[in-house]
Amino acid sequence: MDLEQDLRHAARLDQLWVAYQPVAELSTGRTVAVEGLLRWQHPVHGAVSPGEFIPVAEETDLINRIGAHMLRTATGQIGAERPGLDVVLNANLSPRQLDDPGLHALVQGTLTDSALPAGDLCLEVTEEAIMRDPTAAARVLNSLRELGISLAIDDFGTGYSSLAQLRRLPLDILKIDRSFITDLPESGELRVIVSSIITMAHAIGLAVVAEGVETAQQLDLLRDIGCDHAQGYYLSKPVPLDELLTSGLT
Ligand code: G
Ligand code: G
Ligand code: MN
Ligand code: NA
Repeated sequence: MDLEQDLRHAARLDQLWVAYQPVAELSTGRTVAVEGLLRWQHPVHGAVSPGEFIPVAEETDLINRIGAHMLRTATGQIGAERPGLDVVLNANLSPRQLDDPGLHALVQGTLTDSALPAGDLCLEVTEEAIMRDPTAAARVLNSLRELGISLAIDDFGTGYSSLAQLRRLPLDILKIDRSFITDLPESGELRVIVSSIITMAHAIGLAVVAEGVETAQQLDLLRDIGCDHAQGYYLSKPVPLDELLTSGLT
């Protein structure tokens, strides 16, 4: 199949939708945020994973169109559920979106057009996106931050940024990549690494989200070592909006 060609029309054809995965505050168990994750229902091939189509879109300018569609949809949907659903919306930005000169206007526009307060939008960027050109990334992140939104570093630990570099950026949240969480309770080494990341993140003023939490043991340990938030299948997989709303979020 020609993924790129089909993807080019997918947004207009209503094949792209957003799944939401809750992020819980460890001290209270409350859902304080949801991460919007793009889904593609292809008419012939069924569900195509973003792991497959995001890289294709990222190779061309398509990612900017799809990213814009995602952001408008998610801010619209989560904004419309206020005040009943009082959560922060997290959305992923790809490296190429960070380079898009239209990004600031897009984010500003979606905030104007939706009922989501700026303070309840958090954009996630990867180390890779930042490290390609740290000076340019800092400029973009600072301009986004001026809109009143918050910013997260995603998949932390998989790239080559250091906390010394992150300290200079206007970040609010650090998300520890799930590869550090998977073997957590068993590995003493990982316990020390994750614990150190949390301590250092706190030292530079970042709150910490552990990704890929799949067991109660991981959750308990993360709470014990001072992690702020957790996300993962143990709490909930990414779900459609209606399921999120009927799940009785606490
Ligand atoms: O949801 P899932 O685990 O299948 O996502 C696979 C990858 O696709 C993850 O790295 C995730 O960050 C990425 N992804 C999902 N939705 C979006 C999106 O809206 N924008 C970008 N840039 N990446 C996304
Ligand atoms: O790159 P990013 O962190 O944005 O990707 C998030 C992806 O991780 C989502 O697509 C989601 O499907 C996936 N994910 C979320 N929770 C878990 C989990 O507990 N285990 C695994 N294996 N994947 C998860
Ligand atoms: Mn993410
Ligand atoms: Na991540």
